[in-house]
Amino acid sequence: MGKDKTETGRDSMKKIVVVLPTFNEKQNIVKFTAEVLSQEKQLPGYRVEVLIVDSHSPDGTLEVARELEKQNDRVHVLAVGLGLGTALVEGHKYSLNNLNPDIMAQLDADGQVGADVLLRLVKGIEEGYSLVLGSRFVPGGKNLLPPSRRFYSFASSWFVRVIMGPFNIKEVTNSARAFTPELFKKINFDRMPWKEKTFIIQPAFLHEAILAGAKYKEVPLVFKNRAEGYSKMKVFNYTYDVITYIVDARLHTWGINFPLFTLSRRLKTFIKFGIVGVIGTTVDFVFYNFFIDYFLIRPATSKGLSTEVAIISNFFLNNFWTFRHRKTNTNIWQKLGLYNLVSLGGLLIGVLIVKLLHTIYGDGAVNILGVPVAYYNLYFFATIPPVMIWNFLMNHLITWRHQKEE
Ligand SMILES: Nc1nc2c(ncn2[C@@H]2O[C@H](COP(=O)(O)OP(=O)(O)OP(=O)(O)O)[C@@H](O)[C@H]2O)c(=O)[nH]1
Ligand SMILES: [Mg+2]
Repeated sequence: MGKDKTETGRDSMKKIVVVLPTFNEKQNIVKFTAEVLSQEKQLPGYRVEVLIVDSHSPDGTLEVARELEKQNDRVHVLAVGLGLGTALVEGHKYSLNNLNPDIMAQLDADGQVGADVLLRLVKGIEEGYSLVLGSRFVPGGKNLLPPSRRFYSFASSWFVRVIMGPFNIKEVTNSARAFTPELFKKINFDRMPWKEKTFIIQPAFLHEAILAGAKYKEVPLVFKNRAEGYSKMKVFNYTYDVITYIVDARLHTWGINFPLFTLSRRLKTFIKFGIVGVIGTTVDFVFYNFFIDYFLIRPATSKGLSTEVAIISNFFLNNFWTFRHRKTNTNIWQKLGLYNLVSLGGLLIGVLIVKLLHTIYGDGAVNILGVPVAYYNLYFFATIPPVMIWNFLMNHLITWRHQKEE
């Protein structure tokens, strides 16, 4: 199985298929592919092939790759959707089904890692390991990124090791890896968030590979600064994904199957909405006091006016931040209209609560930790939770309702 007949007629030749994910790597792909293929000279008994997996890069990497494919039967090309995880997982699945690999490997295609790491990855597999990881953090390994990026990789790797484990793996975020087809076939991809657009695939693949029984080892790797092109790392989204994923993974290893990762992605919108809510509440509160103190307007009427000021400022924050990615069928003015209608409900709920409390308890003040607090301020705070829930649900379901493209 997995043997390849060569020109010499020997069928003992083993095949290594190296997946190279590319997104806008037109300037790097030709040189790097050649570098990977040239490793074959130092790998007696092996045939090296490359599978370039491109996400329809706007710079035309795919066309360049197809040209290489035509010229060289060791080069294969696959086009997939966006995301590093999609490229790697679909690439390896394709390799397994069509290219008959004995060793499955992957490397960044931008040349940041010298292709000679392949020699050490293969050696690890020959020694009997089923997963070999290129690592900047073992003796002989180096991280030559600028200090801020070095700190980021150091911190994230440390964090992942402590919370998700295992602690004895030092490199959790680098792509340079090799594994056996037997291991790959055992990995459970259902729980793995490989369709995410960040680089979460790296720690996630590691986690599932270990659960699938991987026998692993790290080998040194030198990581240079990028020569050409630009970084596709999305620092904030990646950090959010790493934090939520590793806690999820830890619970999972303890046997607790709580979908924290998936849930936290849904909650992201709600969290942003909550932050806008806090800003809006501050605006509302400041104006509420302003109307009462300076214009001597009664609490219920002041609440109505201050809420309208907050509605307008919140609309813009939600439109351009919280729900920025939602595709709606309405234009901004229609959304502003809908938002006002939804908020009118919130305003009514707020006014009624203040009116009710004012009717029952009247005017006055209480001492809270030695500070006199007017009743009307307490009435104000009582309106926050019910109004927030109402507003989020209505805006999520109506104003910024996501319309799926046909
Ligand atoms: N097919 C595909 N490849 C991707 C995608 N995002 C990143 N890549 C590739 O994955 C590899 C790693 O991405 P990089 O942007 O180099 O990430 P990085 O090495 O952490 O960042 P730099 O140090 O700035 O290079 C590169 O070969 C990218 O071209 C994607 O959405 N689709
Ligand atoms: Mg890179």
